[in-house]
Amino acid sequence: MKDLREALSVYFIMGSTNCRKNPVEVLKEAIAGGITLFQFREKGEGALTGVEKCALAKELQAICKQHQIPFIVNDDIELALEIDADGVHIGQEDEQVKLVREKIGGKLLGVSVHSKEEAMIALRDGADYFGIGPVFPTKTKLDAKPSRGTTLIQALRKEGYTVPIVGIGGITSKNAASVIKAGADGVSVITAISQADSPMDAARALRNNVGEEKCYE
Ligand code: TZP
Ligand code: MG
Repeated sequence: MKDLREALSVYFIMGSTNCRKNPVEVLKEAIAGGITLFQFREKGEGALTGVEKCALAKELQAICKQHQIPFIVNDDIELALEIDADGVHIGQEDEQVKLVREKIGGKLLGVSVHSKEEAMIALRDGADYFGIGPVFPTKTKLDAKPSRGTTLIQALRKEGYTVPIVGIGGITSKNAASVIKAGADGVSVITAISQADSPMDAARALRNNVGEEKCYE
């Protein structure tokens, strides 16, 4: 991967349950609109499992490969290793950062953090980037913590953390610039792209707004 901060700019996350139409089409459109990173997150009611999950992962991974978009797997370390994904993203309820780092070697490792303490431990144990949120209210993650705006992002930057950070939760093209302004390198979105009438236009709007804000940094 060329530059991680650049790759994190417009980070699209999705699984089959997030889409109104075929996830393959949604991903193709999102790539055409300018997403810079993709995470396969197959979760929730009706989510695929086993061979079906693996088959969809491979199909989406192939599309990402064609377009040089890094492909990250949420939670499922074994799947990531099996299909040789570019990385994994884990939360605090998943396996320990240290153990995951051992398992995946040099692959990209993203960790969701919600406090300065979690941030300190994740960085110490091998995280490459942080996901921080929910920044805004979200309906996508049912067990999400209350939204807290960009307070933690700003606090970590103030303390001198230079680790790449993406904001997540309720982010749209309208509020994305504020997340970058607070110190994030990019925005992670599910609904804003996966549920849009035009995932391509939605991705493009995010890319433009994030790109413009990053220029001014
Ligand atoms: N973690 C914190 S909020 C969230 C996750 C996975 C869901 C983000 O989805 P959306 O639809 O972009 O609000
Ligand atoms: Mg998780």
